[in-house]
Order: sequence, then structure tokens, then C-alpha cells
Amino acid sequence: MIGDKKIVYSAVQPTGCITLGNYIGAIKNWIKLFEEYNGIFAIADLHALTVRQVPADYRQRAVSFFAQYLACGLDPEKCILYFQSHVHEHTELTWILNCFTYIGEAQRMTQFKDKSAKHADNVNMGLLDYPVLMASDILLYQTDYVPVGIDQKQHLELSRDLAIRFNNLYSPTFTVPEAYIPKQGAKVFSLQDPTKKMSKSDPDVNATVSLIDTPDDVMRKFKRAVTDCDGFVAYDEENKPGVSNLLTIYSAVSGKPIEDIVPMFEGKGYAELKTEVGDAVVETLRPIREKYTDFMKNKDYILSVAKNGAMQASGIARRTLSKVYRKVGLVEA
Ligand code: ATP
Ligand code: LTN
Repeated sequence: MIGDKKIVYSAVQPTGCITLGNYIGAIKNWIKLFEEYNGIFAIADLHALTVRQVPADYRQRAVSFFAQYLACGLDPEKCILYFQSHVHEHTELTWILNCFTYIGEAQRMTQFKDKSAKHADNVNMGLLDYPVLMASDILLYQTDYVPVGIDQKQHLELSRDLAIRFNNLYSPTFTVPEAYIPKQGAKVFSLQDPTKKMSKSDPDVNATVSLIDTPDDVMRKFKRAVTDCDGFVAYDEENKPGVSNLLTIYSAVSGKPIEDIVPMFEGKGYAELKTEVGDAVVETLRPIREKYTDFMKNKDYILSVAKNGAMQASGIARRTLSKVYRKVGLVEA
């Protein structure tokens, strides 16, 4: 870790597939953040065990996610990248923080309520404990900023509450983290229902573009994208959500402002817009997909980067955990 730069921490569960929405709304911005801050980034493979996974698929997907992040430009020379399950301090701190979390607090989390309803046959302890594990992820690294989507803000609030509670009961131990909502970072909507965000758990394959879709798949999905019946290209989120979404995506991948894009389609129909956007996305994803394919041919490399990342992460995490153990009165080992 370099000097006294502030720490940015984030993690993503290895479920579904990484979408263009994740890329435009999150990954692209993290890469910029890591220039300015010390970045620590994990694949939250323990979190996703709160719902049933098929072991062989799950292992493969976690490695694939890691390779996709590398391919997107998360550079292990510039940030720490690792699998959460490789750093045992996360689960150890979770136990301690469990003893400072009230059951009512955990039960109030909207994600817990949503997931309990969705997986009514498997409302396990892990589901309730999910935000405490997330707090441990964040607090172990004395994190200053956590880039997360709005859906995770409540969990971040709990992390802050736990940090403040512990600091007040003992003495300052944890940095109190703040959510980091990037200034720019467009929201990408589903290609099939442009009023819904593009989400990696959407079961409709035509609704999302995956980072590793083939060019043919990408084009096909854009050609089928839902628009409207007006037949003219204009940016109007409320009345023309489908067309506006295509313009947002085009702007994000081309770097051109939307004001400059709209006139390019004067007198043209949606077919031209869809082809242009599809082409631009294919070209943006092409190098990512090529790098991804190369990384996946070299799993040893991926695992060595992950191992090195876990060693660095563990070095930092251990210092926080020892402090915590000492403060709560455990006998030193
Ligand atoms: P899930 O479908 O499992 O809820 P998701 O696709 O919503 O997954 P998350 O893992 O919740 O993705 O989020 C990862 C990051 O990607 C977050 O920072 C989130 O804000 C961002 N993100 C997710 N979907 C979009 C989107 N459609 N547009 C912009 N940013 C997005
Ligand atoms: N719960 C988050 C993933 C996550 C996370 C974290 C995000 C796990 N640990 C620590 C930020 C910091 C999610 O579902 N997006």
C-alpha cells in the first residue's frame, strides 16, 4: 500500500454474469478511483454461499469473475485483488462483531427481508449475518470509502454503526467508512424492460449484455432491444426510456456526450441506432473478451495473483484483528 492515500474497498458476489451495467456503472469508475486511492477489492465468495450454489459451477464462476476483473483493467500492481474466502480474518472478525450486533438490527435489513421471501425454504443464519460479514470486510482494512450501489447503503450504515459502537465501547479502533457514490457513472437499464435496471441476476438473457458475450450475441441483443413506436431518436428518460438507455450506453462506451450523439441520428430510425450502439459495445468489449480468454487459459496466473492479493490483504487485516482481540480482552496467542 502506498503512503497515506485513503482506502477504497469494494467487493462483488460471484453470481450471475458481469454485465455491461456493472462495467459502465461500477468497474470503469473503480479503475479511476484506484489511481487516486489505495484500492482493495474482493470477490465476496463467502457472501454468496447464503444462497445455494452448485459447487463445481460456483468455483468456476469465481475464477471467471476474477479473470473478468483483470481483463477490465483492475491491475494487481495498482490494487489488491483477492478472494474473500482466502483471508480468514473476515470470518474471525465477523464472530466478534456478531457479539455487538443486535438481532433486531439484522432483521430490519431490507435485503434480509427480500431474500428470506425469495428463498423461503432456506432462511439460514448466513442470510441474517450477511451484513455483519460485509461490515467485517470493510472494517478490517480501515476503509475510508466504499463504492456501492444504492441497494447496499443500508448495509453500509450498519457497518458504520458497528464501527462507532465498538470505538465508543473501547477506544478508536475502526475507521468509520463512508459510501462512495461516484459523480458520474451512468445507470444502465434492461434491454427488454428499460424501466428496470440491467441486473446480473436477471433470468432473461436478452435483457442483459454480459462482458464475455460473443459479438454476435451482443448485436442480436441490441437489435432486439425494446424501444417505442415514435420512430425518432431523442433523449427523454420518461417518455422514451428504451431509446434513452441506448443513448446512455452509446455515450458511456464512446465517451461522446449525449448532446453530440442525438444529432447524428437525425432522420434515421431505431435500426441504425441499435446497430451503431451494438457495434460500439462490441468494440469496447472486444479487448476485454480477448484478455479474458487469455487469462482463462492460464489459471495458474489467476491463482497466483489471487494468492499474492490474499497475502497482502491478510497482512493488513491481521493488524486490525489483533487490535480487536486485545481490546475485547482475549489472551494473546
Ligand atoms: P444482482 O442482480 O445480483 O443484484 P447487480 O447486477 O445489481 O447484481 P451488484 O453486484 O448489486 O450488481 O452491483 C455491483 C456494482 O455494479 C454496484 O456498484 C452497482 O451499483 C453497479 N451496477 C449494477 N447494476 C448496474 C446498472 N444497471 N447500471 C449501473 N451500475 C450498476
Ligand atoms: N453485499 C455487496 C457485496 C459486498 C460488498 C462488501 C460491497 C460484500 N462485501 C464490502 C462493498 C464492501 C453486494 O451485494 N453488492
